[in-house]
Amino acid sequence: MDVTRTITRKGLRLYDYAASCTCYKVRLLLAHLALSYERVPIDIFDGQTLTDEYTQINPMRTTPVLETVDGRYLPESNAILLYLARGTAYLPSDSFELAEVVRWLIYEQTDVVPTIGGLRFRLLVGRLEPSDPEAMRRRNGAIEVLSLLENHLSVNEFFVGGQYTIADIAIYGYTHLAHEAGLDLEPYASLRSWFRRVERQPAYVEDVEPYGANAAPGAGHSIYG
Ligand SMILES: N[C@@H](CCC(=O)N[C@@H](CS)C(=O)NCC(=O)O)C(=O)O
Repeated sequence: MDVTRTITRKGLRLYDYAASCTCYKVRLLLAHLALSYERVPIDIFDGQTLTDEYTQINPMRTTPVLETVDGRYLPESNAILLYLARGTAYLPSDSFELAEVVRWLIYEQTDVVPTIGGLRFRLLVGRLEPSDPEAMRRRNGAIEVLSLLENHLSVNEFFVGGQYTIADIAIYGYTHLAHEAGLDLEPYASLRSWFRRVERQPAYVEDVEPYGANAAPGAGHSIYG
């Protein structure tokens, strides 16, 4: 990681782990907004979030972190989405719709990420086997999440206000790779149609990379141990 400071900041900087869909959500919005930014790769399994230097950037030691043009650091993916989307078509100005976006951003963090994202990560890198009770617990939770999303999308084109917003971007982050968590998406036709609607948005990108070998249990050094 090269975090060498420059005297005059010229643009946005994203501290980013390429295999994380939490980071990908931010890259997707940056692409839609056609914002240029410097990407600082952080290998979270190589101890790069555990350094004193990274503590100054984010004491919670997570990625992503956005460094603003005036040199402030903003962690938390959904806080970053809100910051970047304000004043754009990706965030409604109506108070109720804005609150609904926040509702889905919270649901993404409390329900989507621990079930679908957490299961996918642990299965892909060999931290869980599908038959482990912990994997089955997350899988059952993931199926509940997928059913709830399916019901919502069966009567709504997008999550809030009939238009594509950061609520869609946040939820798309891990759900579009749910099959990599061994989840069968065949029963969720509305969800799959929504994936296609997201993928037709201007400047859509999908650049999630595979986890490195150091993400396997005992192979690296991270807050996951
Ligand atoms: N709630 C946070 C979660 C961030 C998070 O847990 N990021 C993971 C990657 S998905 C990370 O950077 N972990 C740091 C580490 O393992 O050292 C957000 O949405 O930004």
